[in-house]
Amino acid sequence: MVDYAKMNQLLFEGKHKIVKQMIEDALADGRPVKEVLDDGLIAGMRVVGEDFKHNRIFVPEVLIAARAMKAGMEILRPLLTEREEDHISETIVMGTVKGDLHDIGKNLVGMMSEGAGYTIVDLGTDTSEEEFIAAVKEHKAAILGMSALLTTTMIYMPKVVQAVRQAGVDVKIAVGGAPVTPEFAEEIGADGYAADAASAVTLFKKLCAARESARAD
Ligand code: B1M
Repeated sequence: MVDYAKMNQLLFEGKHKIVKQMIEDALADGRPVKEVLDDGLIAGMRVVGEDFKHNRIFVPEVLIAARAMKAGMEILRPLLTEREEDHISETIVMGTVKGDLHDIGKNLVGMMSEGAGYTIVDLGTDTSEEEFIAAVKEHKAAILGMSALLTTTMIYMPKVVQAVRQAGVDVKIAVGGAPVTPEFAEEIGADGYAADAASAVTLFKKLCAARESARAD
């Protein structure tokens, strides 16, 4: 029986080796990967976020917990990126926007999209409008995916949207991240918003289909 409450606590404490071991044990026990991700890792990170918000813990503790989260995600990576469906020809360029160093959520979106058959070009964190546009052009990407975790960096998203539109690049723009809302996405002229990694994959499929049909017209 997997003790997810214990896994959450160990993640909180940054015990990355034990977290990894518990994940391996849970998978060996036949627990579904989504359950391990949601109940074991994401739930643990939620507690970290709450305590961080209320100044019960500080950046060093959050960094240690993030390291445990990433160690756990590396165990899940091969399962999340295993292609469930036939290879899709489209490419998605993904990045966390300029000034923002949060990458855990973006990485999860990337892994699940890869699992759905997309090719992911990951630009990492602190990505400028120029870097986004250059990568979209170079890889002929169908989708540009932006992530932001800070209210101070999400305001960079409209700059990227404007720059992409001005450059006349044929790409759909998707946005996400904790402070981003569907209303904000609409207001800045993005093509879509997703709240989590699973809905991001659904959104990407919808956007690719819309792009295809617009091209066929
Ligand atoms: Co920071 N941080 N952090 N942090 N951090 C938050 C975001 C914060 C909400 C914490 C809090 O106060 N409760 C707060 C922001 C407040 C605000 O702006 N309103 C905050 C702050 C203030 C800061 C610093 C400014 C702290 C400081 O230095 N004083 C600083 C900023 C550094 C910078 O970026 N310039 C900072 C630093 C850090 C660490 C480096 C220590 C670390 C990041 C490590 C890393 O990512 N490598 C960190 C962490 C870990 C967090 C929290 C605790 C957890 C974020 C996370 O990984 N969640 C976070 C608290 C929180 O979010 N409640 C917090 C797990 C992840 C799976 O979820 O990222 O939401 P999430 O991704 C989801 C969805 O949002 C969505 O799908 C993902 C998967 O389901 N999604 C997309 C994300 N991107 C998407 C893109 C899409 C679609 C969906 O389409 C393209």
